[in-house]
Formats: sequence, structure tokens, C-alpha cells
Amino acid sequence: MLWFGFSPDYEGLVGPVGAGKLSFFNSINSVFKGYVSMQANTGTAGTSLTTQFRTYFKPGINISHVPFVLCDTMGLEEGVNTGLDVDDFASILNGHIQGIRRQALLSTISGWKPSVSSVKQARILLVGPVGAGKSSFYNSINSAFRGYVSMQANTGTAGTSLTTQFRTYYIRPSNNITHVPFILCDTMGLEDGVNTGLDVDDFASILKGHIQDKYQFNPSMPIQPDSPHFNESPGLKDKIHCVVYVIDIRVKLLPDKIIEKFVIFRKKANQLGIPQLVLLTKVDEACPLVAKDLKNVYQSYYVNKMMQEVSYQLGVSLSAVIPVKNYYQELEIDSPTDILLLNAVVQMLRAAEGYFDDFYNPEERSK
Ligand SMILES: Nc1nc2c(ncn2[C@@H]2O[C@H](COP(=O)(O)OP(=O)(O)OP(=O)(O)O)[C@@H](O)[C@H]2O)c(=O)[nH]1
Ligand SMILES: [Mg+2]
Repeated sequence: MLWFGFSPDYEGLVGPVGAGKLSFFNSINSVFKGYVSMQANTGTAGTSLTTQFRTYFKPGINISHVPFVLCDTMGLEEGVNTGLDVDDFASILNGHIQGIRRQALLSTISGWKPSVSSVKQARILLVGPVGAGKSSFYNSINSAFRGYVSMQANTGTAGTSLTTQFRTYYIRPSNNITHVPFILCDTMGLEDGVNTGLDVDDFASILKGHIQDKYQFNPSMPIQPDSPHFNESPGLKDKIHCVVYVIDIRVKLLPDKIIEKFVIFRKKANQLGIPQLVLLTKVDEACPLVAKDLKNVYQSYYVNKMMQEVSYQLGVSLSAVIPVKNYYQELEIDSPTDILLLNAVVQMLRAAEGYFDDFYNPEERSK
């Protein structure tokens, strides 16, 4: 049996039929679980019993993060056109077989923790124009973690913002993931008029951790300190650690009034030292190439042009602009969508890490 280690996150098992690749996975899994586990099918069948490419990782009871993924393949056979093919082998190495990338991203996210011990989860704030896809992004991330499409937050189009409350959404740990190290905060949409949509004072209060879950926004008046949803003395864990501006890729030119609001928001977030990213949603509707196959997203001229446009309009670097497609009508999750969504979360956690670095104190390091 050959053992290929090709990144800290993945280990690939490749070898002749019946060499013991799956039994090896079962054995490693048993060591982690503390009892003998036979999750993967093993046995002898003449030709390879494993006919699928599979990725496995599972934290045990006392272990919250397993820092590798075991990837199992079909057995090698002597003949031509039998057993694992050399082209498929190359595709696996290059990460083209989607399961690996998705599992690796999930593993990276679940293994992440803030470098400040008093904070267990990064608070990520979603802001952006009405209908940009803020609530859908939460639903989509929740779906990617659950493994099926979930539509917990209300989404849709209503002229003015459908979301009128401040919501802090936790993602429930599932079978493979024991800890989800971030919280997504959803807000009312931005509108171009005065006294409509999310107000800049409320935005500043959210950043500082003053506004609590389920606060009902009032566009004509910001939150008052006597509100039951006002937290007078927020800790570091209640503050926002990363701001994400959510923008619909199909909007070629943002209205001037929205740009003006973004400029004020950016200034506030900069003053508080909070990293900021841009999420470009609805890439599935950006151009026919991407509509046909989401994997073409970084090859699309139109997507790239819009990424540059938004980076220029909002004054953020191009590397801070992340394209995604949300789940909005699908009944099942799919790997290319999950990969873009989970990659966006990884970028957000890396940005939040920069925020925590400012509070880094070797004495108070996260254990
Ligand atoms: N094609 C496509 N449609 C999307 C995508 N994301 C969201 N939508 C649609 O866009 C509409 C608005 O999405 P929401 O998630 O409600 O937008 P929001 O930013 O929360 O809007 P407000 O709460 O009103 O400010 C919904 O009808 C979604 O179905 C996407 O990635 N692709
Ligand atoms: Mg919403």
C-alpha cells in the first residue's frame, strides 16, 4: 500500500485491490473513537470493492478537530481500463474531485479558533442593500454545514427590506463538526433614502456590541440605551470581528446614496479596526458560462470585471471581494456551491483573525 501525504489537510490512500486501504481508515477511525468501527465496507471481491472516491474525517468525543482527511480510492488493477485510472489519480491530486475540497474546507473551519481565549466564536456582520442576499447567505452556510438545504431565515423580495430585525445566527454542530467557530449577524437592508433602511448609528452600535439578537430596527430612530435589546457593557465577544458588505453582482452601478452610506460605514468600521470584506452574490446569474457551470466562476470575464468594479467603488482590495452563489431555489446541496460558500467563510475567519491579532497578548492566548 502506498501512502501519499499531499497537504496538511488530506491524506490519500492508494494501492492494489485488497491491500487494506479501507481497513486502514476503519482502524484509524477506531483509534479516534475508542472502539472498533467498521464504517467503510471492507472485504474481498476480485475487483475493487470500493468504487467511489470517498473522504472521511470524524472528530471523536474528546477530540474536537481531526487535522487530516483520509481519502479512499478504488483499488489499482493490472489490466487496462480497470481499477483506479491515472487521470482520475491526477484529478484527485489537483483537488478537482470535489468531495476533498469541501471536506477540507469544513475541516479548516471547524479547526479554527480565535487567538483570544475570551472569545469562542467570531462575530461576522452581514450588511448591504435590500435584496442583496444577506439572509440567503446565512441559510446557505447553514445548509452547507447541515448537508441539506435549510431555509431558516426569511428571504425574498418586498421592495423595502424583508429583514427588519437584528439577528445573530448560530450554526448547529452536525455529525462531523463538533464546534462551529463563528456567528453570522443579519441586518435590515440599506436603502438609498434618508430615514429608511439600516441607519449608520445602529450600524455603529452593532459594531460595538450594543445591539442584541431580535432587536426590531426603527429606520427613523436609532436604538436608545433604555431599549431592552441594548447591551450597556459589551465584552470583546459581543463586538463585531469582521464586516461583510453583501452586494448583488447584477447591480452594475450602485446608487450614489448607497455608495455614500458605504463610505460612512467603512469609515466607522476602520475607526474600530474591524476588517471588511465584500461578498458578491448571485454569480449564477452573472453570465452564461457560470450559469452553465459554477466551477467557471474565476474564469468568467464578467465576474472578474464586476469584482474589480466593486473593489474600486467601495475602496477594498480585490482580494477582499468574494464571489458566491446562495441556495435560493435548490432542494439539494451541491459541492461547487458549497465550496464557494465555505471558501467565503474561511476568508471571513482569516479576516477576523487580523482583528484578534490586535488584542493578542501571549499571556491570554487561546488554549
Ligand atoms: N439567483 C440567485 N438568487 C439569489 C441568490 N441569493 C439570494 N437570491 C434571491 O434574492 C432575493 C433576496 O434575497 P435575501 O436573502 O432575502 O436578501 P437580503 O439581503 O436578506 O434582503 P433584505 O432582508 O430585504 O435586505 C431572494 O428572492 C433570493 O431568492 C443567489 O446567489 N442567486
Ligand atoms: Mg434579509
